[in-house]
Amino acid sequence: MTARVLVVDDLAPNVKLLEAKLRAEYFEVITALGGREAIELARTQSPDIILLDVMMPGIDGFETCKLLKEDPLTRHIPVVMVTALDQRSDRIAGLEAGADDFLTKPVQDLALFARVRNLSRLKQMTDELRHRHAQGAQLGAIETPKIEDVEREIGEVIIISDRPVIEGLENDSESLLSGINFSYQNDSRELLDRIRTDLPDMIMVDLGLESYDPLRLCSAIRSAEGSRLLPLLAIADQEDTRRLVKALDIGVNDYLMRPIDVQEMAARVRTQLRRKWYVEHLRDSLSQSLELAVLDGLTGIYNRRFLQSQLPRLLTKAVKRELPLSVMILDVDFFKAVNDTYGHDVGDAVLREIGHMLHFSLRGMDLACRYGGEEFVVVLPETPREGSEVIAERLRKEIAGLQIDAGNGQSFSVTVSIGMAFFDGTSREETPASLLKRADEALYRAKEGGRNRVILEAA
Ligand code: GH3
Ligand code: MG
Repeated sequence: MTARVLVVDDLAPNVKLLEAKLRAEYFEVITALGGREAIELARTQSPDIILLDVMMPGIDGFETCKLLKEDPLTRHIPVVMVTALDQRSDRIAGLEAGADDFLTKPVQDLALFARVRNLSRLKQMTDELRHRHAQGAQLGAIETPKIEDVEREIGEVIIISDRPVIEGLENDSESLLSGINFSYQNDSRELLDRIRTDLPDMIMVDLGLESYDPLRLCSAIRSAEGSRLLPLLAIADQEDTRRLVKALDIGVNDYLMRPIDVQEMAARVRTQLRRKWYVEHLRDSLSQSLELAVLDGLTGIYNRRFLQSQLPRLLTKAVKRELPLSVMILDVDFFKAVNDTYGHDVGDAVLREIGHMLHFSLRGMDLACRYGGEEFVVVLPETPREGSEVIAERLRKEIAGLQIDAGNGQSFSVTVSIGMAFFDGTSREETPASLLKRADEALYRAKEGGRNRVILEAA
């Protein structure tokens, strides 16, 4: 995975050093020599992560971070403060300014890549959701959430370790850790059992664990369905970087080095929790309202409303990039007879099966929707003419091959007629309406010509 990193430092040699390290790992790097410039770039270049030096003339790193986090355009971009070693007060100030993470100078490669990868991966995941949210907001279906609305009262964190991580952690003398419930668990099998039904908000795994292979444990947590995306934090010993590298490979999100600094632990745990809750919040409100607004109730695929909001966007993109795009309308043949013969419920089942088939048989970038009644529309972006024909023909055959349960121990099949219109990427006059109209005319000819066939409009 690659990411665009914005490196900010007033000293050019520092910028160059970080830039070189990151480029060597194939990250894309943009740079700024001061806070103002950094804010400007963050607004216009949408980096995936910002590495921000603290001490700079003009506005310093804390102030810059605060401004970034106040701006709705940039607040979702993770900020890593690059602080001088041993400056505990800097870390607190950074936390208060809203920083997501820290790196201490001199910056070590392992820490640098771990933080950058983890935070940019999280961001890209939330970007996808934020994007879908923005679509929902445009449709008037949902409101865009604010990060402040997402914080929960208590985070449940399980620590897997044979020894205490920090003395007196349970009764929490440090207010930095307030609101986080830590519990120890030293039986790994018990943990794996438990998380099948009862997920905490986060798990910390001590890589020095002796009673069980800690890497195997991390991998089991990662591969279990429920905990696939659960924040995982490793606790590592200074001398055991080899195991740590493995752990990061397996998908541990972040790590802490012994001896553990409570402030650092608080910052890292909070970062993970905050992101997790943000993602959950986006996902929940999406599934509640957005999905209802844009999905067809019967088939579960997109509805006409969603097509109407997306087709203009897809077409504009095709025009801009001079890429082809095709639109097909599929209409079930003699569907009225299906209802008349087998009943309306069986008719509904036919539509569900077709919706299901379209959903699973197309690429992620394609768009399939139920346009109304027994009509479906499929949009294929970036697909040449011949390719579109092949796909339409494949869909026709797959639908004809569906065995529909008639409810009386017998099964039957249906056919569809498909009309298709093609946009070659060059015309400036094309509109969503003109495409749909031509597809509909082609459909009419498919029906006229005997049904169960694909007609592509004349070139
Ligand atoms: P053609 O091959 O010319 O397309 O014939 P057809 O019978 O498929 O077309 P027609 O337009 O005459 O009939 C469509 C039928 O689809 C009529 C309508 O009752 C039925 N229909 C529309 N929506 C639904 C639905 O949600 N569920 C069910 N079961 N039937 C539906
Ligand atoms: Mg029909």
